[in-house]
Amino acid sequence: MLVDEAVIKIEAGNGGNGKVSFRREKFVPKGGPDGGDGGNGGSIYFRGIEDITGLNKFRFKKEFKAQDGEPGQSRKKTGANGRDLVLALPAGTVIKDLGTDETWEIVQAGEEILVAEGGKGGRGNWHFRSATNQTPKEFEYGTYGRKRELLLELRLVADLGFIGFPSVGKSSLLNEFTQASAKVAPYHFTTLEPNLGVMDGVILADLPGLIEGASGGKGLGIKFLKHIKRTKALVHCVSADSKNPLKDYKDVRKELGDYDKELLLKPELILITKSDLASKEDLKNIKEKLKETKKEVLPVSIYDYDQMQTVRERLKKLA
Ligand SMILES: Nc1nc2c(ncn2[C@@H]2O[C@H](COP(=O)(O)OP(=O)(O)OP(=O)(O)O)[C@@H](O)[C@H]2O)c(=O)[nH]1
Ligand SMILES: [Mg+2]
Repeated sequence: MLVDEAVIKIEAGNGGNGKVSFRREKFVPKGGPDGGDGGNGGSIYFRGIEDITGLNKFRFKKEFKAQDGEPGQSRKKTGANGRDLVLALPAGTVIKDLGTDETWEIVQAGEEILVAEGGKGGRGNWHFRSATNQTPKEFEYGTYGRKRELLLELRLVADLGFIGFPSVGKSSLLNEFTQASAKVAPYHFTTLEPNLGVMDGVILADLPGLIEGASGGKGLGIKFLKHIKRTKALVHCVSADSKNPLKDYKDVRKELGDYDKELLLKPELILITKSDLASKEDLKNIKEKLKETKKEVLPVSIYDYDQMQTVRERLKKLA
């Protein structure tokens, strides 16, 4: 499963308190103030990584705290700073503070951003000595580290988009090729939101079925056509048990074109899905009819290992 959203709580470390102390040495009965400052609390950073499954780890652990600064010590010694915490996020993640609405974005791997600053250490009493007060008991408390509740959202651009009529098996293919667990069912419009999966580093998007009139707002397809605008190529699925695969193909192409002519220019591979439901003879006929499209056509069935392997390799080249 690819988790593309998570809500987490982060808390930067608190600053250490300043120290109140007085020099106590042999032969110096009334030493001056020597309380040191508290250390700063650790901050929390996010660092970009390539791995697009990087949000999965937030499914179980959702609260993160950076180390507090140590309190100041005698002899003007500053307390140790708390260690910073660096959390890895996949490039393309948008971070939103649910309390303040501030947002950040991790654009690329290697990039690091500070999202929660650690508290500052308080000053020790050594800082408060003056001509009129040789024995100050004043000190400062460390300040609190920043706390935030964050929504992490991964905005992925798929390499390949699976399109076609409802129920042709798009989600089934996605599930077979990736670790995705998209809902599959023998009725139309099972898929309501695009599903994403990763196959050997290639991001696949399974889209809701398109029907005639989709570009005008029918069915569910239209809302998601914008998702395929940035894909490199389309994988157009027509079912082997269709009465008229060529018409299905053309209908879907028409909706694509009505929505945005540019979509028709993308490289496209045609898959004759559910090939197990058709005889060899039928498959030959379907292929013959689809020649008109001048596109590469491959048969596939989720029950046919060899075909799945062939298509898998072909998809990798296409991406
Ligand atoms: N025989 C056979 N059935 C399949 C194959 N692939 C999928 N199916 C079945 O076809 C039905 C529809 O599959 P889905 O994967 O949900 O189809 P879809 O294209 O995602 O459908 P929508 O989300 O509604 O657009 C399910 O009952 C699947 O079990 C296949 O290769 N062979
Ligand atoms: Mg589906």
